[in-house]
Amino acid sequence: MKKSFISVFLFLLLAVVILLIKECPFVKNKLPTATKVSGQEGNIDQNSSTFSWSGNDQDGSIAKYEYRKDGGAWTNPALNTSYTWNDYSEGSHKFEVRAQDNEGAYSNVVSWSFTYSSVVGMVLVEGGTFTMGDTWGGGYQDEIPTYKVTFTYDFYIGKYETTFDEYDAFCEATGRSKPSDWGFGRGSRPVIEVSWNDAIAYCNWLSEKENLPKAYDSNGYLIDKDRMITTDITKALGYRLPTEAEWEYAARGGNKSKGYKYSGSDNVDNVAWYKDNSGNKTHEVGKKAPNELGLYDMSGNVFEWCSDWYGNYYSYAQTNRYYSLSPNRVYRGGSWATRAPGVRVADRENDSPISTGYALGFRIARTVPY
Ligand SMILES: [Ca+2]
Ligand SMILES: [Ca+2]
Ligand SMILES: [Ca+2]
Repeated sequence: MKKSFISVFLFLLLAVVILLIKECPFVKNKLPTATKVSGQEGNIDQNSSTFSWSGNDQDGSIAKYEYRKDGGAWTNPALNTSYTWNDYSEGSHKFEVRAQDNEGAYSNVVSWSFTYSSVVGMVLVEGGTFTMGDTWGGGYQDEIPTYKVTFTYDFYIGKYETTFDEYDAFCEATGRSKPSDWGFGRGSRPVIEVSWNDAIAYCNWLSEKENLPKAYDSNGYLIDKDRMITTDITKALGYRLPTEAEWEYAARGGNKSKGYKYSGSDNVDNVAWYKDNSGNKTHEVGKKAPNELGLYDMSGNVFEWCSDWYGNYYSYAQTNRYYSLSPNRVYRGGSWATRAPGVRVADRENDSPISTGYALGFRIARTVPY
């Protein structure tokens, strides 16, 4: 009886000792760690990116680092701590790195996410589906009913509103008179006092300069590469204004949307120059926080002309929406002169294509060819 009690006790003691040894911090292998050092993220227009990292193993050494691109196979069993990736396509990409220690254990994974656009100054917006209109409630009558819009194509959109510097260069090159700045200043402030017709003339001039087919004919109709009138936005390959649907999709952050009411935030002051904070003038582009896609001033600063006409919303789903039956063109996003409800991403305005205003400018867009 006494003997068996002692053997059970010894057995338990042995089990506790083994457990203690296994859990002992001096015996258990510590996992290595990987840390980001540098590398671009977000929207980039460089066709090559270098990522660098460091690693540490408290109780041993790093045996190798491995990386992978876009979720592919882990590769590179080596000790180098940087990599230059230069064969990525346009669109979203992910670069990941992990370390392995001398015991064969892996570290955490560090990752860089970026979206590459080959057009300098423009952000690539990947196609997708979203719900257009006042999805929050409390908006204006022309923002409902909401409906689904699908884009079967990708497009580029200006990171910033078109500036006076850019537009004045067009005026100098073509002998047009420069629009008034109302004393707010020119330079990198958004251009104002431009009609829809002026805005598309600028777009056609840019296309000509870059040997792209023009997107508009002399009457303002959208045209394809063979100069045939079209309402199929995927066929217009030159510089143009964004369609109203493209504008709202981009303002909402495209496929990276976090569902904000203003472009990039639910706090209007973070992202927009509007009536309450503008000091009653335009501001240099890009001074407020960008939205999910890296676009600036989609809410506020200046209203932005869109390519298509203003029309009622209907509840049925649409693909590559381009509205072409109305006397007025759309403009979007509110301005320095607008109160907060007017800089919501769902807000809509419209005017004749020959109208101009001290709070009305534009930004450019381009279809990515299939
Ligand atoms: Ca270790
Ligand atoms: Ca704006
Ligand atoms: Ca409105």
